[in-house]
Amino acid sequence: MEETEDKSKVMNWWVSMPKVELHAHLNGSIRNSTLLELARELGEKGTIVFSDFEHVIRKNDRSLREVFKLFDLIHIVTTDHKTITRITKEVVEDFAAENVVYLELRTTPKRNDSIGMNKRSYMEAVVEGLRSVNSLEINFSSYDVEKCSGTNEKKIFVRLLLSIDRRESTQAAMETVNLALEMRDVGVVGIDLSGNPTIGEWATFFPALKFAREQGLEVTLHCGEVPNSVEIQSMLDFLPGRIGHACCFQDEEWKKLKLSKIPVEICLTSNIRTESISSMDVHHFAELYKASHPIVLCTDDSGVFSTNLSNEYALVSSTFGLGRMELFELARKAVDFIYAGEGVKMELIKVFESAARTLK
Ligand code: 6MZ
Repeated sequence: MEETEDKSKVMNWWVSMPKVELHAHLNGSIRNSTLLELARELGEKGTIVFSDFEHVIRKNDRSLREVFKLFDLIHIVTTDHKTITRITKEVVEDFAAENVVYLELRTTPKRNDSIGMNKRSYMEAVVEGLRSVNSLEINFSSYDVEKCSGTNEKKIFVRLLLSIDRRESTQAAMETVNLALEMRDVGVVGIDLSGNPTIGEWATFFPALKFAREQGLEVTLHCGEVPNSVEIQSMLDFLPGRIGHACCFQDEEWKKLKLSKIPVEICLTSNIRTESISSMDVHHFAELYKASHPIVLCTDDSGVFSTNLSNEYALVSSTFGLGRMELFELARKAVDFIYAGEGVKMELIKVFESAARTLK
């Protein structure tokens, strides 16, 4: 009993610490309860077989290949405007509830002709979800930083990244970049390249990513989730603002990464669950942390992998023997790597300064 109490006390500390989340996929962060509710509804309508769905959702250990099958299932139940609005709102509320003070949420704009959905209307549904958050103070517009300061209410800064799925063509990727450019005033700050890493070629996405950067958008890439030296080298040569994962690097690529100082979005639970890394104690977090390489702890898909950001911090602390203050500093350092502008950075610096005074 005592031990349980201690554990919950420790967890409370990680929850109360302000945190920055830079790698979270909208459809991967959906609440399990919402996913089951939506699947049950579609099951009743006969659109899907609920029991098949439930079995996949409740499964905990999944290979990378199975995870992408699961995403296809999730998309069947979430890809309509009303649902996208709902899950966006819930995901933001869940992150805010554990004191994430800045969230960069990424999602792949989707087309579904049968319900009149195009990439723009999909993204409008996401923005509608941000607008409908009313239980806390939210700032997602690049033009009203000051609106998110000065009260005691719980608050969160949210910015959006538009993901290009590795199944897409150059033309479809370009469409996503153009959409991102048009939606900068509602918090879109950049582009992400994600999706099944065994599919697609770097050369297909490169023109759109280059164009995005030329137009002033930030770019982050899923890099090295599977071994692929040629692609990893090309990605590092591109010098993206950040990369995600970096699991399957060879010596040469580590060297290049460290020289480049490209910040790495670390997703521990995800990497273990998908078997990209064999066990926590050999995770490259330790090596990058020791080398003072810029890193940020992230969840990737909190719903799919049953985790949250507080849990990721707790996990790093217990696995690598790092103390609260060391991890507080790691969280604070993440502010340097956000894609929002200087105004937001200044606000976040104040949040962390104030927390440093009160948290012990
Ligand atoms: C690569 C991933 C991913 O965009 O529909 N996604 N891509 N590696 C991962 N590691 C496990 N986790 C999620 O969110 C779901 C989509 O995000 C990408 C995949 O393309 C997935 O379909 P959205 O909101």
